[in-house]
Amino acid sequence: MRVMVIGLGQAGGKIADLFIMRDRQSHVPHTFEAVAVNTAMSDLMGLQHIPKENRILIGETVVKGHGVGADNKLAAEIAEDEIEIILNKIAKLNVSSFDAFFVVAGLGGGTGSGSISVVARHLKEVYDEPVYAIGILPAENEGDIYTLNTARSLKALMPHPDAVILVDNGAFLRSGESVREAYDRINDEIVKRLGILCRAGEVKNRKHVGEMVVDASEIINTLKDGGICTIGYASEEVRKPGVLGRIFRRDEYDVGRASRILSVTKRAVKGRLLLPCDYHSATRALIVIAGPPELLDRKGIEKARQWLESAIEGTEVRGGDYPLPKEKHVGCVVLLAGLTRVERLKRLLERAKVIQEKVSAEQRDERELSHLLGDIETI
Ligand SMILES: Nc1nc2c(ncn2[C@@H]2O[C@H](COP(=O)(O)OP(=O)(O)OP(=O)(O)O)[C@@H](O)[C@H]2O)c(=O)[nH]1
Ligand SMILES: [Mg+2]
Repeated sequence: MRVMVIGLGQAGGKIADLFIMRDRQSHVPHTFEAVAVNTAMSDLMGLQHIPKENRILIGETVVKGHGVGADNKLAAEIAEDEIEIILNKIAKLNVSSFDAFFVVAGLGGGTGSGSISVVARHLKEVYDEPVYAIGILPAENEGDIYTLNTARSLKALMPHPDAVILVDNGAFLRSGESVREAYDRINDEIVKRLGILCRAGEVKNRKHVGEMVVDASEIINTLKDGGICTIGYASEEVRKPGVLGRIFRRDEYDVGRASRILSVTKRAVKGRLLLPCDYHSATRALIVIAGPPELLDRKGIEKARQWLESAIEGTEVRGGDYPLPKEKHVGCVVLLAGLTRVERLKRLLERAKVIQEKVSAEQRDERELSHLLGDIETI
């Protein structure tokens, strides 16, 4: 599936940049193209792989290229005022050759948080291609303003894209590590998982085309009316047996192909999802098994599909393979769509409500104080 990635704000821009870097290193390049949008000049200049002409500075007359400083309302206004500049740039990139859009942003900041709903809505209005939002939730220790911004951003965003793929920065923190220290690792996880998913159907060398190809329509159907979605991943190293191994240990490599696929799928689902949630509550899912072609056992994929179908509440589980001839791992990416039980999000929204009430009360207090001062005669 060919995807145009629109990276909004700093997090969105960095992730879009990484999509391009990995794409150009891949043996199936040009699956992704990217545009970065920001109110901060320095963030745009820090990108390395998105061509300069695809980097768009907005709000220059308002914030002079210095960013909106976590003011997502201002960012939404700027994006709305300057949407034509963004849409014109996208239109120049031959949209008809893409199957979908990804709009990516950190939801807790300003620029990305405020502009993601605006951009998603306009893309939906202009194009027939599906629009998928990739939203980064702040870790719980990132502070109140990030939580409130995220809740507001999500509320504005949810009605527009075909699906919202959420990532929790907090889910990837190691003990004692700051969120900033974890950024690169988190971005890697996002781009790796989505990269496998989107590249699986793009293998052009027919010799290695999978037995069960995952083309764009499989992904689009899984994400149709997708609601809240997330992605799991797991992999297992496989060593090709040497001469003796081929005689004595062939079973380990070869015969266990189906059970390896089932076990790696279970680990992908039960292990660290991009968003912690109850995977049983998914309505649809897609499994992609990547690895050396001789290990991509059709029966194994079918078993994995059946297992997931019985584990989730929905009944639509698709599955396919992604042959990678020189790969030394069998990896599994699982896309879970239409999630209904996401405790992490529930907690975030509840906390945002409390913060919002606190902020309103503080604003009321400030008004009262200035009102009282207004009644006092000065010296
Ligand atoms: N996963 C990940 N999260 C990031 C990264 N950079 C920032 N964030 C998170 O994104 C949120 C803040 O969004 P940013 O993208 O920094 O903000 P922005 O959109 O540039 O907005 P302003 O700077 O306020 O204009 C916070 O929750 C950060 O922890 C990154 O590279 N990776
Ligand atoms: Mg910024």
